[in-house]
Amino acid sequence: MAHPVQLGLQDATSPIMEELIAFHDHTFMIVSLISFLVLYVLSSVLTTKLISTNITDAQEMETIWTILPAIILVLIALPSLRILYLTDEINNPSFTIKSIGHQWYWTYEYTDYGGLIFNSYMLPSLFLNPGDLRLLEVDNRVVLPIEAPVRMMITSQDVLHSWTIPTLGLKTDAIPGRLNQTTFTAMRPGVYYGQCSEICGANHSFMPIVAELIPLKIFEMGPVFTL
Ligand SMILES: [Cu+2]
Repeated sequence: MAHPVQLGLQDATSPIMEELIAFHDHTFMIVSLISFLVLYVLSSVLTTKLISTNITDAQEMETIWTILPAIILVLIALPSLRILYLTDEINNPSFTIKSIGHQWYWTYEYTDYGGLIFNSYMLPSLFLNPGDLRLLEVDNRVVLPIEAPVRMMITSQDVLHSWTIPTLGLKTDAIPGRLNQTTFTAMRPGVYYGQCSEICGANHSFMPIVAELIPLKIFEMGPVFTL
């Protein structure tokens, strides 16, 4: 999870998130360079007398400052599209887990494991143990395997929700009447937190997502109930 006053993105746990972070850094570098250049030009215009009132046109310069931004936009668009299509790739998943959004909790269905179904509610502050994260802990975590491609089927039973785990690079809308799918391959075991990312009603802030990623061997032993 993010630590207090964190500015950047959370550490990646899946290859897709690594790509997204690299793309963020790439774009951020371009934006910073442009910002500093514009700031420098503005400050020199304001503080120096390097202005000619006789020049009315400068074809060469105008050609350059039209083509250069176009090239920069292409340099941003191409890697962006590449990641967009990578995130859509389904990659022959080994497991399918269904997540259903409700006002205001999530239901998980393990269809590959005899139809195991359970609800995942946020833990009220009164029930928290020392060290627990307020407004983020749930009573039943969704347990997922690492180092195996997993498919999440995401839908909703009432209003729009969004199933999100930032460290896995996942954010998929839960839409009533539709079944969205997304895949990920987690690389590290651990407990990862997310929150519903669609303004879904009064208790929108109180339907967190907690994924417990465990090694495949332990996952394959069958349902492991954790708290
Ligand atoms: Cu929601």
